Amino acid sequence: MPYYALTPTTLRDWLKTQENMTQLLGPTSEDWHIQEVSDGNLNLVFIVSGPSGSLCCKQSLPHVRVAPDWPMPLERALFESRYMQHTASAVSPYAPQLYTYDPEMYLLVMEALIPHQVLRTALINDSVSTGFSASIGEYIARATHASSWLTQPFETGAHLLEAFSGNTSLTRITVDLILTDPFHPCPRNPPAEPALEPTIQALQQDTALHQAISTLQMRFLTERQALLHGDLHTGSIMLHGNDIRVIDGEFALMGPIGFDCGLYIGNLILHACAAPHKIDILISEIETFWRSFCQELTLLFQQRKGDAASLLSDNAAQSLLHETLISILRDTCGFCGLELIRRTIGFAQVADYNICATPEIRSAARLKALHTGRTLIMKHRDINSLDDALSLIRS
Ligand code: SR1
Ligand code: MG
Repeated sequence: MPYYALTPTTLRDWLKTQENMTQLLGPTSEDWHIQEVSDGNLNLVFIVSGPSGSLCCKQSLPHVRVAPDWPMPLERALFESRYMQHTASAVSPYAPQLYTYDPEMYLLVMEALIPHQVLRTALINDSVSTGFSASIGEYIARATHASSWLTQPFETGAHLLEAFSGNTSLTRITVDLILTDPFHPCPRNPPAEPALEPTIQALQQDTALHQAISTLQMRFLTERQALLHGDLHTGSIMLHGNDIRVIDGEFALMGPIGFDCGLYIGNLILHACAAPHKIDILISEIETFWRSFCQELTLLFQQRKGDAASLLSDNAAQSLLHETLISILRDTCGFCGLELIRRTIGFAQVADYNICATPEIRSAARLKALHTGRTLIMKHRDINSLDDALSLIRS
């Protein structure tokens, strides 16, 4: 069947042809309620509820959803399905279950997360209990353990490179939107608030900054450490009480582990810039995240399955892991800095800034994010501990 972009009506017809889905929802298709809930930048998303159950359908469009004149290949749904399949057992229970993938319709059908909220929205509405970051630390540690050369036989990494190196369209988005566009005049960047113009101009003419960014560009493009989610911001996490799930793995690629960590903590810091009275809570989330990531990876590393550390004694292997964690922390800080800047002046900005009470407060929040972002990029290679990183974030 050739591809077509779904509507609630055509999705109902498609689902009727799927025996498993019909069983899950209930036998009478007229009883199903189908609602389009797309709110990300790229795809169509529908929630389908029936008398016996519910599901979520996510379909690629041939363009960026929020910018229809920006063409985008459909294959991102294929890479998201592969990411879900490759990580499912390692990251359980922190991901929704994939029920089926239709390769001709570029359509994922998965568990509907009801009544979960997107973490970014929960932060904005102040409706989240503290400590959620422990799960995200565990999530990244488990995904890392399941895919890195340090922790698995090399065949695992070789297979993952083959499965994900073709995700070039979405990697191109990351290379442009995160690693390049904000740092030069680019028509994709939205017009700047006047209060930000001098700072943006300075960032775009800052050769020392561009030098430091080159290091991060090289890390991102050449350091194939583990399978990354690739877009792990607070809009890619849904939660309800203690039930926390990571969604939207379409940007998946083999890359530096600190990229996922950096995007996550970057989005916590962006929220703190917009809501400075919450800085202590968010710093504590970053501590919780990093502690949980290190603890979980250290625990899993004791299985000693990786070819890369096979000759080392237990003590020497622990030292190698310690050095690796510091290197991941440095990358984390650098990519965090890039995320702070791109979410503040680039194409894809964040709703967190909408909570600022006045335009002046919002400009001050954005300037703080730009300042912290630049500091982290410039100093990321000198960081030796989480305390070093937190002092830079607070400065
Ligand atoms: C054109 S896509 C823009 C952004 O949305 C996605 O969620 C990624 O963050 C990407 O950078
Ligand atoms: Mg997304």
